[in-house]
Amino acid sequence: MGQRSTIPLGYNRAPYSYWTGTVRAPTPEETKPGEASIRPTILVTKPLARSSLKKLELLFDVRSIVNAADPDAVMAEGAQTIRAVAGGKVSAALMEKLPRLEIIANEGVGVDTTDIAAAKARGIVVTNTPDVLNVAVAELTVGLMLALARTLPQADRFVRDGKWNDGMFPLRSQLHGKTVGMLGLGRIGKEIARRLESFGMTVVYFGRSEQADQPYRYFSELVEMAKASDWLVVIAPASKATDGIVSREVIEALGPAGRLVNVARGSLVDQSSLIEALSSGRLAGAALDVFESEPGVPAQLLALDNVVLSPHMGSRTEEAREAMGQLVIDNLVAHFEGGALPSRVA
Ligand code: 8YV
Repeated sequence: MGQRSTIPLGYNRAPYSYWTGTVRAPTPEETKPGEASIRPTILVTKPLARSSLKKLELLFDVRSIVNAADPDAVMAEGAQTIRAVAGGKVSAALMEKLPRLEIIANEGVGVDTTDIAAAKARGIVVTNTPDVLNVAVAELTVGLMLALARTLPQADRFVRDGKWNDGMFPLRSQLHGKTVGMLGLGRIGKEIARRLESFGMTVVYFGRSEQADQPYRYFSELVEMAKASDWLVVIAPASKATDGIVSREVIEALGPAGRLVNVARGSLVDQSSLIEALSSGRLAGAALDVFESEPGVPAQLLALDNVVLSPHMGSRTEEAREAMGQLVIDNLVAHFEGGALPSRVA
């Protein structure tokens, strides 16, 4: 259990050409005796980029529960052979069903949908896909902020509904000159901060600890930072420590002119306090890409005009998803070839 195979599978050797993306299976002449039969079985648990899936299918014996009519049947059939999961969302119960599981290659930087403690207890390796999605998430964040500040969804509707003939669209506010408090200044947070700086915003941040090499002011108290900020951008990992961290008190501190952006996880924000504050004018607005129980979005949020909503799409660009899929493959290949894992988290 959890034991790593170091049998050289030849993934990096022609004819696999795995690196160039022109992967093909070896012909019998190209296959060394015994090699063809050792393609590990992997289970795909989340929709992956088509190009990644194609490569996986040439490198591995792929089972998938994505859109499967009967996921349990897929699991039952592969239970004794599945050695890896590509995708994520692996509960302890799912691990139980896979006695030969060695590695979970999570597609996504956040590994909160997988039971890391259960994986560790079983000696199952967990990897993620950091960095390659930073730009995509940062661009969406800026887009959401502009959409909220200038009420772009409403402006679009205004034109479509022919209201422009009756008068001009109301004046809105700009980002320039405002202070943005970053809840989290990790890899993605820094990409967001850099972009917002170029908009003329003052960036400040709250996190576990001060980062001496960062030019921004650090707050050790989130409430204090919220008081000093016009915008609060939430981009920290979901964990026990960050659960509900954007509390009623933090929302109140942001105040009636304040705006909240969440591109991290719904669990970080006290959603009912947020809805109350938005409904009563104690918070000016919110732009939300993530929610408490996705894809469920409370009707009260849907009814509010001072929110911009998006369907957890921070990393949903062609470029990011292709790179994320590639990193999933890189981790799996490294694991089965006995090489160094590019991005191991557990
Ligand atoms: C994905 C994410 O949307 O990387 C993350 O943590 O939230 C996003 O990239 C998520 O993994 C769901 O597929």
